[in-house]
Amino acid sequence: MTTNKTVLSWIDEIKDLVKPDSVVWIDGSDKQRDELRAIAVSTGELEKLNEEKLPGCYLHRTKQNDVARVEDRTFICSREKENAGPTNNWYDPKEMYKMLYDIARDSYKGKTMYIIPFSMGPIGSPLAKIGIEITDSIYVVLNMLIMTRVDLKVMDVLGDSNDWVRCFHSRCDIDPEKRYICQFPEDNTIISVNSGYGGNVLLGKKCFALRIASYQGWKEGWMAEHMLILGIENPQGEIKYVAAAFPSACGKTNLAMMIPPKYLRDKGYKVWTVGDDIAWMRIGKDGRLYAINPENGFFGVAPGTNEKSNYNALASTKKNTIFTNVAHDLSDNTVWWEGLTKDLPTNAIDWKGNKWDASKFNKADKSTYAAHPNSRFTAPAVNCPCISEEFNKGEGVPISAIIFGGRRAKCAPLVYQSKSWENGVFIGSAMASETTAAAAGAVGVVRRDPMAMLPFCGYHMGDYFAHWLEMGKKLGDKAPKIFNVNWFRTDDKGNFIWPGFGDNMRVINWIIARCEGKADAVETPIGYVPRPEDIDLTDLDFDIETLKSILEVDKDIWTKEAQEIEEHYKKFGDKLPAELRNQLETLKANLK
Ligand code: OXD
Ligand code: MN
Repeated sequence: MTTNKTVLSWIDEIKDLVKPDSVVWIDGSDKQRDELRAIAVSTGELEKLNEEKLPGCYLHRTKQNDVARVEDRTFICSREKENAGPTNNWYDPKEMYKMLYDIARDSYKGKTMYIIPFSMGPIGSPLAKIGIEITDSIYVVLNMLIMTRVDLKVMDVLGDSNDWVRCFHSRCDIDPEKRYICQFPEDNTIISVNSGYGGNVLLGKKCFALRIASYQGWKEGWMAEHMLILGIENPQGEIKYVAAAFPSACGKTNLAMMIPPKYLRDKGYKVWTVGDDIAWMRIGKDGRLYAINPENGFFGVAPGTNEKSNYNALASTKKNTIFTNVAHDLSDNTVWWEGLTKDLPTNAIDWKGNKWDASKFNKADKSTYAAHPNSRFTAPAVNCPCISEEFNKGEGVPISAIIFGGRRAKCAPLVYQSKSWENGVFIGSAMASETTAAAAGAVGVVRRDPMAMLPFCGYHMGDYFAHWLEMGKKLGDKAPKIFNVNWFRTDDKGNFIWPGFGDNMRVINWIIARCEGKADAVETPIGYVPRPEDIDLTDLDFDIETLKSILEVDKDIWTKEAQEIEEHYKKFGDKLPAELRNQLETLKANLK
């Protein structure tokens, strides 16, 4: 398959360690995929769904102890502890390699070792990177075939180069006590043991495309971010691209695939999805920032997805999709999850594999749900009705605006623009979201999640902030403008005020108009906020007074916010760039 010595020696090393019965290279062909699907069905790893309604679709159930990413068992094993920083778990790489090799030793006995050569980003694109994942799981192979570009051609592109990421996965015994997801940034290496859940085992995604890639970007002068990429086409046919970072459960996939309100569609506005989770961005020849989506599919949360909330995401799941931990609707051999339809299925198997009793369903008690709250679909991006023409092109799309956001009941206005790149980095570094009743623990607790990268930054976050500032200096006046949005302001009864979903397009249009110098704003202590009349409310049952209320910047709330940011900044110590400390001092002064 290859003569690359670095690849061959790593494969030999892992093979000697895990002792498989056989070795299979994954070539990306439909023929091999179909053979693997058949094997997985014969062993019960996958269940084949209704071929008429869901062609090429399968259902998988993970172990009940293995249903989500495990942040407390995720480690950045940099040589120096300091380089992992205060927001990551760290372990000495030498000791960690030893522990992981001891756990994985002989773990493929009686099994096949699958070798998956893959490209993150279009194969051969100057913005793409190559990885090889070794796994003992057909489920992982089939998911990687959707989420990445798997092809033997990748080995030709790699040639003799050592610039590739080693990704080793072993299911071992799915023992949660011995579950480790480890990144070794200086070695371009990822090792994941004792899990079979997507976020922990599809190593191209969070482990490579964010944790390892963020470190590579820092060293090589580019950026790997937890961002969707969206193209907005105006009636003249011009497309402007924005990238947006929101923490989990803040609607990234929904924004990436939104359908504009009817009056805008009638005028000729269109939305194009480039990516829903990860953006890799580099400065192009013209000095602007260009982004690709390194992934090839969507690993989306199923519950809540329906025709209304996200038509395009649902449409993406209609063929060649793998569903994980959703309910199996036996009435027509399809799938179901909470929020898919109003009617509950009467003949279904729940995500645990038991007969589901719809009469016991209680919205407030997740243990009565048919689908796991973190159940997923792995869907090919090509299925998405609004996938961008640029998606498969390697040059990337020029980014006009970067948008940060979170869930803040009272604090942040619907939208505001930073006063400069530095001010925008400050806003991103202080980003926060409030916990909701949807998650375990107290409601309304503010969790700081800088640039939505808290669980994904592969190095010291103080250095990460400095890297952002450095990129801004290089971009100069070609830098994208930075904004913050908050779709989640609530009234006194806790109801969301802004309608959200497709109506967010009204806000995005203001953002684009600001980038083009075509929209007004008022200066506030935190940044530029639109005047209420700057947001187009055509055909919307929403009065201007209410809009005014969610554009308000309350000085008392923001004074408290500034104190909390000061507290948050303490953990970065000397590594906090002086520019950000100055930004905080300026905010405090503006609020006086
Ligand atoms: C994801 C996540 O799965 O951010 O995308 O957890
Ligand atoms: Mn994500």
